[in-house]
Amino acid sequence: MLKENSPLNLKNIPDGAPYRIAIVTAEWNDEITSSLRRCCIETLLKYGVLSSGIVDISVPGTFELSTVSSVFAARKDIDAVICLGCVIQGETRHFEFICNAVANGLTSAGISSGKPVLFGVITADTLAQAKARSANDHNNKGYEAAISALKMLDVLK
Ligand code: DLZ
Repeated sequence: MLKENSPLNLKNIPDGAPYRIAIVTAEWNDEITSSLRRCCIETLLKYGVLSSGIVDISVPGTFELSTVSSVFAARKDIDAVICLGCVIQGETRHFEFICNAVANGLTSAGISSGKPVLFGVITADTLAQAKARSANDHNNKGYEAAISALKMLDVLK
């Protein structure tokens, strides 16, 4: 059971039953991203998405989310794509390259498909921050992305 503490407006969350949603999860920082994925799936099911309406895909790292989300967003049988990843600041410049690339890539995938493409990517300075944003509560980015996907599907229907 998730603890109640969210910056999201949790009133009138749309029913997810009609929709088919792809979840694309980066395997890098798997301890964190598997928690995002679990929470995202639990939330979609809670709000009515059928288990047959969830398409579960893994990619090696957050950088790969852009390409895969754009391919799935273009598919007629997919209504929305939720992207989950975790980038932690290290001593290399990978952090900035990956964060900028994925933010731009997911924005492009959403604009070119006209479908919701959700940014469920943690960009953290430390592992402790990443753990806090993937905990079993309403700050979990997988939870936020699932609720936002349902709201966006309703906006764009
Ligand atoms: C290479 C890399 C690094 C340094 N850090 C992360 C990270 O913190 N989080 C993440 O999801 N992926 C990371 N990657 C891997 C890239 O996303 C990508 O998978 C590789 O550069 C191959 O394209």
